[in-house]
Amino acid sequence: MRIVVLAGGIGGARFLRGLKQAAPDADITVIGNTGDDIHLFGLKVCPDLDTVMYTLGGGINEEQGWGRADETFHLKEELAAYGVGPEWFGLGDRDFATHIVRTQMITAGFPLSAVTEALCDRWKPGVRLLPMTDDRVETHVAVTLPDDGSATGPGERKAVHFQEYWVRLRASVPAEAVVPVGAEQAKPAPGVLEAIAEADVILFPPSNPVVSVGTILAVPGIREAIAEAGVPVVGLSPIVGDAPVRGMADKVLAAVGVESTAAAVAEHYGSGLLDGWLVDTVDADSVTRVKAAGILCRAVPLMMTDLDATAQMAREALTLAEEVR
Ligand code: GDP
Ligand code: FO1
Ligand code: CA
Repeated sequence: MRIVVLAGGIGGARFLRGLKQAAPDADITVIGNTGDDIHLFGLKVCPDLDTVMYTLGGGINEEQGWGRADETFHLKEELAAYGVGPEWFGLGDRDFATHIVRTQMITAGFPLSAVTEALCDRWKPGVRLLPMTDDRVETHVAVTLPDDGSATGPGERKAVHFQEYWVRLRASVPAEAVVPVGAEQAKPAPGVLEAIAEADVILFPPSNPVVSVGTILAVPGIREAIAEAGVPVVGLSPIVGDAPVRGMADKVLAAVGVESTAAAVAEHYGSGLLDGWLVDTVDADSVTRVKAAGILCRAVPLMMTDLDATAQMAREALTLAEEVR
């Protein structure tokens, strides 16, 4: 069975671990979000690709969900001693090596897809990890910054990089717009459209619908290829009990006018894209609303508390896919 998964970072990576256990013989292609990518200290950092690679490859910091296990921050401290930041983004020493190798290969002319393949030669994630595009796409968030006495004037509206919004500002101000800058001109990376066309099933893990799955779908051709693939497309809700399980997805959902409920996210994807949708058992009363939108729906436990629970979620998604086929 050929499975294609559109993944962000932590939610996508943890789900993939369960999917690998549930379908050990499946051929899994992951289309990873690169809209979170950021250039720091002259290096290209790809948080969501790395989160998937480290999680499936056994190198992730399990508690944090991002970055490396057994990490130290000497390099960051030395840079800070020179007054070189940003201080708000925690790049560790082990993690830095990944960004150095990636940047070196990109500077030598390799596309991000080839670089990702090379990095995965070390981590052996057990899936084929493809960036959504080899082109530069960076999600920016329009905000109105509060007057904090800095050079930034009161009430100044500006666009900040997604990482600045998420990590520095902790989504503490409303996201007025979320823009995947460069997406319109981006082309799907080699293998992306082919994998979608050859898939037996396409899954949306419980990833952020706006800045993870939404950004991947913003690359021209990807949404169309999924809609035209003619295979079941099944998603799992990242919203449980009207709130994100983790993170601040509600802030970016508000920016696109979508309420933070499992049903609203399903409607946002729409029956043109989604055939099936899993909501958590606490949201069982929303099944009727999702079905009314033309999407097959079932309520099952959706908390990725451990590997077995996550594998069971993956099995439920594959079972729902069989039913819509
Ligand atoms: P990010 O790039 O690290 O933010 O990760 P993703 O976009 O892949 O996933 C983020 C989403 O995962 C968040 O909106 C969370 O609500 C969701 N999430 C995290 N853990 C769980 C879980 O155990 N169950 C469900 N249903 N969603 C989860
Ligand atoms: N998330 C944080 O909340 N704080 C950090 O300092 C931070 C550093 C970081 C470094 C490398 C990396 O791959 C990911 C990192 N993340 C950090 C996570 C990540 O940037 C975001 O949580 C996701 O992109 C949100 O979707
Ligand atoms: Ca992300």
